[in-house]
Amino acid sequence: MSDIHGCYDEFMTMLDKINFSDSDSLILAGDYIDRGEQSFEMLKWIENCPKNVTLLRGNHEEKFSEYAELMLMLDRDEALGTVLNSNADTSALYDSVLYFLDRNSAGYMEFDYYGTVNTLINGYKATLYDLCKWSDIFQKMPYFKKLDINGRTCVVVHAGYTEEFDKGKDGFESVEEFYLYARGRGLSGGIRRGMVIAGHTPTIAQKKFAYNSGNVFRHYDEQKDCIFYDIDCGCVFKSKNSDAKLACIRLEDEEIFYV
Ligand SMILES: [Mn+2]
Repeated sequence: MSDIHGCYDEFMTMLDKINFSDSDSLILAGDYIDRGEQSFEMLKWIENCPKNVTLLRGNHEEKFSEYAELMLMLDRDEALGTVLNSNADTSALYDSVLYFLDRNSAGYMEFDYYGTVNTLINGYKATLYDLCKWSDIFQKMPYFKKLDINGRTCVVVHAGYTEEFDKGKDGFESVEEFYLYARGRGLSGGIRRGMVIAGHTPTIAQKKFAYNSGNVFRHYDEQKDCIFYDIDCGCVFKSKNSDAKLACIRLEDEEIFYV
């Protein structure tokens, strides 16, 4: 599954629907938080994640870590003395970051773009300690998982996968950026006699390469003998788009489940 984006209820419904059990292994391809209402519930679930679940990193996790880092940096540089486990101090530090970015005309520096950090602090009483704890979990998440499925090398990744990366390929500075952000041209990646399972680009997005009316998008590259799947069916946009769904693919037989 990929791109749950705070849709905890749908995620639980899916686990139920696929009868997820100890004998299964589940890979989640990132973007657990932001946009949806239940980022906090997702974070709590991630904290107590079962052993047979592999959590991969998405661009939204990467950004979250940058925001936490920015808060830590300001606290240190301005000697604000934020008490790690104080919600009031954390809330004040959050405001200081906004003030600092504004005062230094650094508004172009992205901070808490989706308001998730604000909600966690002011709605769920999260502290700087909690934010750093979640950030640490994210920073330990691998970018991809490689496995053998019926003789095919299968890679699960947030956005795209390539083994032939040169700096500047498709406009990306690093291969990690490619893993997290490749889109459309991500099809230029892939793996010989392989399969790439990614999310990141909702298949409800018209005019985007993976548009498929909110169903899983499948593309077969004959030259590379590589199957590419985009399984982000835009679940979090459900209220605006009736095609939107949460998708889950069973890798052994490529059967797809929807919630
Ligand atoms: Mn993404």
